[in-house]
Amino acid sequence: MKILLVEDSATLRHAMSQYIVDAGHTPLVAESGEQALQLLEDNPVDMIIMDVEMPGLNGFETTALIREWLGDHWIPIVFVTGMSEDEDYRQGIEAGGDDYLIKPVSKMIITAKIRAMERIADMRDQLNRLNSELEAISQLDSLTQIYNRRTFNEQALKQWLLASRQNTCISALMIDVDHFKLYNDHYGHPAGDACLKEVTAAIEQCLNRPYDLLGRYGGEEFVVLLPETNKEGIANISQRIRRSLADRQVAHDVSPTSDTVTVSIGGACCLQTTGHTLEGLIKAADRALYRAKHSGRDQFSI
Ligand code: GH3
Ligand code: MG
Ligand code: MG
Ligand code: MG
Ligand code: MG
Repeated sequence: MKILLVEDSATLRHAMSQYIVDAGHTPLVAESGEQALQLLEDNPVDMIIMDVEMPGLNGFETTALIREWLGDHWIPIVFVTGMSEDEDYRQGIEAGGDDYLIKPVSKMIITAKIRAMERIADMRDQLNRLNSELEAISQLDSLTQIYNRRTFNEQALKQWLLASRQNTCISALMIDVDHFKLYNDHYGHPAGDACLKEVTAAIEQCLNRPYDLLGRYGGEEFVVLLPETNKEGIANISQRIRRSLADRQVAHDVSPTSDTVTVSIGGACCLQTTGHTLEGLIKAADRALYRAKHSGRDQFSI
């Protein structure tokens, strides 16, 4: 760990930095609160050991400023001070300190305290990692690993606002697997799940641009948002998606309309966003999907 030591007494500074080195860590040394704040600007540290009585900013004031500056990022701050009143202790913790040691403090105590704080910092790192993992998981649909409906809506809104600012067209597709209930009934639910993954792969293969968005909207229903894509564009992409799925030859022995799994696709295009909404665009794609279904399935409608 890199440990910032803030101490105005030269003797203590030298002794304590030696303790830090002996404990296997790297000391960064400040003679005052002001210098500590300055050092922190360009030197991220893992822990701070802080004197209280110093000319200029005292340890409590310095700590309060550091906490404010660090915001949500927690690092351990331990006071080492000659001020031994209960009220001093209370103030130190109140200012943002994690512990409060009263001088004189032995090498063994300092070493043990660093170890304890290191353990808590490790726990913080684990929690942060877990948090990022959970956040990533919560954005995706667990079966297909594409955006779930909520994340799709969030990301789609960003693209919609971008299209509004740049005054460009934006399109949406609703894709629904044909006769999927029959597929499940015939092949079983696990096969149905595998089929949905295959459909996902078929769609993904046809989306080339990094800002094209794909989400699982419902059970066997997918939604695609295509910025800067016009009617011809979505007709093309829909054609490619249907071809890409057909090429995969996923057998559907009980479908009344095809030997293999097919999708119906509804598309809608918004040439300019003024006077329109994202929800309106998606609803229009949904109405087009309904038309594709009622015109016999396995087709694109706009
Ligand atoms: P249509 O051609 O009109 O779309 O008919 P359909 O049978 O595909 O439509 P319907 O809405 O009647 O049935 C959808 C089926 O999708 C019913 C449901 O059990 C199935 N389904 C939804 N989510 C999942 C899933 O995650 N896994 C599996 N295996 N099936 C699912
Ligand atoms: Mg002092
Ligand atoms: Mg249906
Ligand atoms: Mg369906
Ligand atoms: Mg459906």
